[in-house]
Amino acid sequence: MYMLSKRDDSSTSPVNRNFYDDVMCGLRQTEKSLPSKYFYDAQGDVLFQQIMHCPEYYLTRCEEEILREQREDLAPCVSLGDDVTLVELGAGDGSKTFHLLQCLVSNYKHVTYHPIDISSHILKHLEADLGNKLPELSIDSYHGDYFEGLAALQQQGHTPKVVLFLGANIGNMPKAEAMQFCIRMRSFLNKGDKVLIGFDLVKNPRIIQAAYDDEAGLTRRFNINLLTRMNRELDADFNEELFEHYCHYDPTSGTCSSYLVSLLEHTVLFPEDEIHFDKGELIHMEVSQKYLPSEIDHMASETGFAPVKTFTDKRGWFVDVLWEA
Ligand code: AVI
Repeated sequence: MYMLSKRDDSSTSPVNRNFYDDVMCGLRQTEKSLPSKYFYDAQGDVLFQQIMHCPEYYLTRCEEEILREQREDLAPCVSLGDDVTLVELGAGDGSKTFHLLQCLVSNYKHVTYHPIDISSHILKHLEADLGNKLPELSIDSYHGDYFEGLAALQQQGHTPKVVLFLGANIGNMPKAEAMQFCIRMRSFLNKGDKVLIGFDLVKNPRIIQAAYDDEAGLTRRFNINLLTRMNRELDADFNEELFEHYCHYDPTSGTCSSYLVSLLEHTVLFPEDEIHFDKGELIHMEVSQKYLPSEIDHMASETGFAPVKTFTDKRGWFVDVLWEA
C-alpha cells in the first residue's frame, strides 16, 4: 500500500506509483540515478523545445535538414504501395516529421500517421498542429509506452508500416539497452516493414560537450525541473538551489553523461523515505550516446535488420538510417 501524498489524491494514481518506485530505485543505489524519461512533464516539454532551438544543440537542426532536403528521396522509401502507414515512437512536436508527412500527402492517396508519445501534452499539441496544416493526413495517436502502442497497432491488423524513431532518442539508452530495444521493436514488425532511426554521430568532442551545456542554462533547467517535478508530484522536498548541473562527454566511449551535483551534505525527505546526499555526490540523470557509422551497421546486423539506406546531413554530424525487418 502506497501513501505517497498527504495533500493530493492524484499522487496515488498508478502513474505516480510507478514514478515513485522508479525514483526510489535510482536514489537508493550507491551511485544515484534518476530515469530521464521523467524529464518530460509540461514544463520539461517546454524546456526541451527551447533546447532544440538553442544555438549549441545542433541535433534537431541536422535532422530537420535531412527530413526537409531529402524528403523526395525518403518518401518512396517509406511508402509501401499507394498507402503509407507511419508510426512514430516519441513523436514530440512532430516539427521535423512534418516535412516528410507533407511530401507524402501530396504524393500518396492514403497516409496514416500514428504518433506514440509518453507526453499527453505534446500529443495534443501535435494533433492540433498537424490537423491544421495537413488536413488530408489521418492521425491516430497513442499516449503511453512505445511497445504498448506498437502492440495496440498490431492488434488492429497486418498493415505494412514504417516505424520512425528519430531525434537520437535511441541515444538515451546505453548501447546494450539500445540493442535490446531494436530486437523488441522488430518483434512487433512483419517481414518487409521498415524502421527509420536517428543517430547522432561522434564528432569533435567540444561540439558535443557544448550541446549538453548550453550558455543560456536551458539544459541545467531541464535537469533541475525533474527535482521540481518530484517535489510537486511525489511530495519530496528537494531544494533546487543545492544542486548544480554537470555534463561530461567521453570521446573514447562516445557517451555523454549528465549529472546533478549536490553542493552540500543534506537530506531530502519524501513522505516515506529520506535520501542522504554527501557534498559533491552525483545523481546520474541521462546518457546521450554518440555512434560511429560502423557501430550503427553492427547494431543492424546484431538485431536482425537489413540496412537499406543512410541519410546524412551536409556536415555529416547526424544520420537517419533506414533498415528493413
Ligand atoms: C531527447 N534526447 C535525444 C535528447 C538528447 O540529445 O539526448 C535529450 C536532451 N537532454 C539534454 N539535451 C537534450
